[in-house]
Amino acid sequence: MSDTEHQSQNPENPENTSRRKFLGAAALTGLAGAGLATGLAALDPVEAKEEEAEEGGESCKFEVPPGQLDDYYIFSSGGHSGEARIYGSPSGRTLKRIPVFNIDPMVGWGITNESKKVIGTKPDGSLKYITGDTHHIHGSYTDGTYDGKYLWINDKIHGRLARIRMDYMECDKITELPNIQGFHGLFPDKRDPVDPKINHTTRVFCGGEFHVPLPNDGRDLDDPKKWGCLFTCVDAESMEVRWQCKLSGNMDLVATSYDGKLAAANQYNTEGGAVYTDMMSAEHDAVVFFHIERIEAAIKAGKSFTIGDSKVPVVDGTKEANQDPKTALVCYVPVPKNPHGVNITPDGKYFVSSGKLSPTASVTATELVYKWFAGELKNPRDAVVAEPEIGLGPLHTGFDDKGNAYTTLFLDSQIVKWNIDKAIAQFKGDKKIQPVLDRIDVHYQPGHGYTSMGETKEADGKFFNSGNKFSKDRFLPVGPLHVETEQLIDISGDKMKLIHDHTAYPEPHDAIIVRRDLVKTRQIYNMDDFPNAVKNFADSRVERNGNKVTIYLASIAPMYSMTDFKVKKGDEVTIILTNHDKVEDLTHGFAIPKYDICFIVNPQQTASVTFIADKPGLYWCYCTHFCHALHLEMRSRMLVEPA
Ligand code: RUQ
Ligand code: CUA
Ligand code: CA
Repeated sequence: MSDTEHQSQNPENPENTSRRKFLGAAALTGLAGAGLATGLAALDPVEAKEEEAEEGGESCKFEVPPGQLDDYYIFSSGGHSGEARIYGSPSGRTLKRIPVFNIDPMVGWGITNESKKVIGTKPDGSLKYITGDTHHIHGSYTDGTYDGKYLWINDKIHGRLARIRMDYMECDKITELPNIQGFHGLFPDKRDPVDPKINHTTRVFCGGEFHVPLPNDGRDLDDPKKWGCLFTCVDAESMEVRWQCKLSGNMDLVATSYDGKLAAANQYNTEGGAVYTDMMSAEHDAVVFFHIERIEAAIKAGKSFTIGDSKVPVVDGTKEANQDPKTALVCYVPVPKNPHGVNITPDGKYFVSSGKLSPTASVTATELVYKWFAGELKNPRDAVVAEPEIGLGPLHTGFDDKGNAYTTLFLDSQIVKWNIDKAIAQFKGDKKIQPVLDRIDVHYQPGHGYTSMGETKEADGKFFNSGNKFSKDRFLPVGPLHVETEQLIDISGDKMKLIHDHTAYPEPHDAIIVRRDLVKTRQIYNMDDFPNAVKNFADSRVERNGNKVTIYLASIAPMYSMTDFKVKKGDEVTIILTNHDKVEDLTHGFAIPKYDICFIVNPQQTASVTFIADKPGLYWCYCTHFCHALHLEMRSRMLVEPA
C-alpha cells in the first residue's frame, strides 16, 4: 500500500465515496492489485457532506428502537474463525456466535465431552482438528422456503460439512467428506428429485474446489493430469455421504433447482491448472449441472466405483464419459473465464453466475438445461440466454421479487441492480435495451451479497446485504487487522439506498436473510434429552471405578449440589453437571483453575468433561456465567489428594 492509502486511515477523513471511485479505476490494472488499490481522490467536502446526510436520513426509517425486535435473522459464516454467526436485521445487532469447527471456551465447545464427540477426536481423546474455515451457510427447505429446521455450513480447510439444529442453534453433526480438498460451495436440495411426496430437503450437495490425486495416498504427486475433484451428496438427516461424482475441472459455489432435480456448480479451473496462470488460461470455463435423478439411478444400477479406503460410491461425471446428453449425468455449460458464484432466481427459471474476470453475468435457463439432457438442445452453450455487461469483478448475485438481480462488483466496489428479462431481450438482439437499472457504492470490495429471503421462492425484495471484504477507513482504526464492513441496502424502491454499516469480525463470507417467523427456537432444554443427566440433587455423588472417578453434580443458582469432592492424583475424572434452573436465560458456568476446564450449562442442560487429575491440591470450581446476586459465591472445590 502506498503512503496515501495509509493517510486515509485517519478516521477524521469524512468521506469514502469519492475515493471509492479511484479504487474501481485502480482495480482495472488487474485482480492481483484489487485489494491493494491505491490512490486517494481529492475530497470535495460539499459532496461528501451531502452524501453523508443522505445516508443518515435513510437509516432512521429502519431503526429498531430499544426493546423492539428485528424482522429478520441473518445467518452468516465466520470464515477462518471456524464459526457461524447470527445477526438481527435491519439493526445489525450481533445475536449469537455458534462455534462449529473452532474451540469456544465461552460455551465449552471443544472442551465438553458432548462437543468433542461432534467435532471428532483422535485415539488419545484430543480433538482431531481445531481449525475450520466456514464460507457458506444454507437452511433446510420445505415448499421452496426455509423450514427453520437445520442450517448447513462448510469447512474448507478439512473438507467437512456441519449441521446446526435451529431449535437450539447448536451444531449437532459434522461429516468429513472423503477424497476431496477445498470443500467450498454447498447447497441443500429443496425437495426430493425422485419421490414427489417429499417436498423438503433430503440431501446436501458439496463442491470440491482443489484437484487432488485420487486417492491422495502419496502417488501421482507431480502429475496434475491424474488429479481430480469430486462433487459430494450428503444425506440431510443421517449426515452420511451418499455418493460422489467425479468431474472434469473443479467446483466453486453450488446451487439447486426448486424441483430437486438439478444441482449446479460454477467452475473456474476447467483447465485443471496447478498455478493461477494456468487456471485462467482458457477463454471459457463452465457452469456444470448435475442430473441428480440419473446419478442416483446409476448408483442403484451399480455403475459406480470407489476410491482408496472410502466405501462411498463414485460415478463418472467427466466430460469424456458424458458425451451423450440422453444418458449424461452432467451437463457442462461454457461461460466466460473464471466465473464465480451461482444462484437460482426465486421463480426457479434461471441460474445466474458471475464473470469475475469477465465484466458479465451469465444467465442459464433451467428449461434449456433439461432440453440438453433430453437431447433436444445441441450445444449446451445455447442454454445461456443472457450475458449482460454489469461491471468489474462481479462475484455474487441476489434477487428481489420483481425480476431484478443485484450483483456484487468486487473491483468496482459497487452493487449493480439489473433486470433479468431486459438482459434476455438485449441478448436476443435488441441492443437498445439497457438491463442495468442502478448502481450503489459500497465500502469496500464486496464479496457476497444476498437479499432478504432471496434464496427462496419467497424473496421479498426488501433488503440486500453487502458483505465487504475491506473496511479500510470506515471505522475507528484498531491496528493492522481491520474489522469487515457489512452494509445493509434498501432495495424496495427503484434506487438502492444505503441504510447502515455494521461491523463483522473477520471474516464472514456468505449469509442468508431469513424472516423471523420462520425461526422457532427453544429457550430451555429437556433434561430427558441427556442420558447422563443428574436428575435429582440427591443423586449428587462421587463414584469410583478403579482409577476412573465420576462426579455427579447439579446446579441451582447460586449453588452447586456438592460443596467439594475428592479425587486422587492420577485419577481419570469425569464431571457431569446438570443445570436444574428452569428460568429462561439462567445459565451457569463451570471452570477449574489449572485444569483448563471452562464450559456452561443452560437451563435443564447437562454437560460433562473428562481429564486426568495430575496436580494435587485444592481447586476452586466456580461459576463463570453471571447468574445471581451470589454468583461470586457459587463455587465448589475439587480436592486432589496425593497418590
Ligand atoms: S466464495 S466472495 Cu468462499 Cu463464497 Cu465468493
Ligand atoms: Cu451460577 Cu454464576
Ligand atoms: Ca479458468
